Amino acid sequence: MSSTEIPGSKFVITTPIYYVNDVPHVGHAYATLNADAVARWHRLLGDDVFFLTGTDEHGLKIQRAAEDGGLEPLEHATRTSERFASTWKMLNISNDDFIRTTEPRHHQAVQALLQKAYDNGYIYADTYEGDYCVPCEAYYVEDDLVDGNCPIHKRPVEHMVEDNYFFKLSAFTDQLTAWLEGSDAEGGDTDGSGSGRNSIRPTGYRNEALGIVRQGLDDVSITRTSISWGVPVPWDTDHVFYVWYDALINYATALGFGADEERFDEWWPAVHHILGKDILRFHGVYWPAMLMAAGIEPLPELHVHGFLLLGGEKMSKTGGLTAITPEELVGDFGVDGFRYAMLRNHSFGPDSDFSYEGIVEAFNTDLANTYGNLVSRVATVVGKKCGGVGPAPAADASLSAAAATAYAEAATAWDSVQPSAALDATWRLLRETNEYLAEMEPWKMDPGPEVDAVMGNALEVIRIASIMASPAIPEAVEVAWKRIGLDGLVSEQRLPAAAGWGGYPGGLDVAIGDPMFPRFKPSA
Ligand code: ME8
Repeated sequence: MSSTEIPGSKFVITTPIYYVNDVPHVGHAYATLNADAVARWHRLLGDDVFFLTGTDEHGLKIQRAAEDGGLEPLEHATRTSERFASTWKMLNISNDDFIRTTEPRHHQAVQALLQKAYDNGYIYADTYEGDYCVPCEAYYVEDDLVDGNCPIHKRPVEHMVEDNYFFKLSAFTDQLTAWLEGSDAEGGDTDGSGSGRNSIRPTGYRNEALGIVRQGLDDVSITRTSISWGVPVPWDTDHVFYVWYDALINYATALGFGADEERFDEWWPAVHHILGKDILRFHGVYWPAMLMAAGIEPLPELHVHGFLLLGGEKMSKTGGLTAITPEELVGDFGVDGFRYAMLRNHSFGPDSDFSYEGIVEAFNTDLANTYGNLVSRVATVVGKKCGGVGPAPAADASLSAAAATAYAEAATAWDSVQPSAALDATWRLLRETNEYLAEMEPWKMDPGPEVDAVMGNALEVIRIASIMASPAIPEAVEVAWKRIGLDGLVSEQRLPAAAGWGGYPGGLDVAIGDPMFPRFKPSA
């Protein structure tokens, strides 16, 4: 059992902080939606949740993007950062903080953390010569290059020679190996804290990080003198920190590192990072080593997702595929429609094909025909056969076992950051309930105890499944909740108690409203 299942425990979840050299796209939305859904699930469990997202605003890439647009870097960063913030607002993202790396609190935390690593003897001065990919903001060694190009962006790297400070990454080979090896898919004790945490999930990515460490770690250059757009090195202000070493620290900044140690100590053991596989090396190798160098434990848990692919290629701003924006898709499918399809269609971990048709399919099959249809159908029959008053469920209903199984599966899936699998279990319960109604044919029954029991059971499933679906479709479930006459909000329910069979009290007015998800017909 993971520490995250103890009700009332602290739970921190983060997204990558996005570069402000371009605007938010569907790939960013995917990462952020997964983090949001997991945050919402943990709030339902009664956990004390802190959900962090933000923007990564330093580095050469941003400096150049600003120059191209004729703006000062900070002005450019502010404009784009606001676009990220407004996109997340539009998508109903429930973040508790939004960090910008240009904020004074962040500069202070970066300087405090890296000063500790310096004082501990893990940072030293030397000259660096290497090939740099600006879109990656990373150096590559010859062997990594593909035909002389960056392996990710497939474009030329830039040769750079600089006086740099170096981080003694090589000193952490054994500690990193122990941290990575100590974890297992079942939830072994990875950090010696007794909390039973995993280092990196899914396990394939843990193995990938282990492979990087086993290949041998070189020390890495962590400062630059050639640019000024960054956090100054506190012991040598001719240098700024290279953007990745400032960016990773955002996760510590937001929890009060360097400013409020008590707050930091309280939240730090509960940190979970959501990230894409493109930045696994930084999060799975460099970041834990930086923490070790600064004497900070225990280490965070990483949840790594694959790429959304369009025509087999990674969908990214540098790949020129900004044609699809979250705004357009929300225009077609609504906020909950878009949220649901993104979470349901792409299981967390592997690469996955993104398609418009896939969204139409998820919307029509699951939201319109299954959830929306169940709510309408039940309200109509309750109107005709029960005088519009929802009856209580039967204690021994066959559906109660289906609900318990679905809940157990969904809870396990949410706990291991598998929203797609959790929604799969939830929608299986909804489909079973539609089948149950088709079999029982309550619309053919005379008013009386028999039809009351059937409709009470169906209402009870709507209640339970709405709670289970709420991390994905937070607005729609509140509509369904009200229609079946329940008080309060879905978001105020507390699991696992609220998922227990028999919570629908009966005697509530059930309203027939407009279809919650009218079937989507693509315009020709
Ligand atoms: O790397 N499919 O920022 P970034 C799925 N600033 N997810 C995708 C995606 C795709 N096609 N494209 C992007 C950075 N993402 C750094 C992070 S963190 C301390 C610093 C998502 O703006 C995915 O989560 O390039 C990926 O890891 C992230 O956006 C990279 O965003």
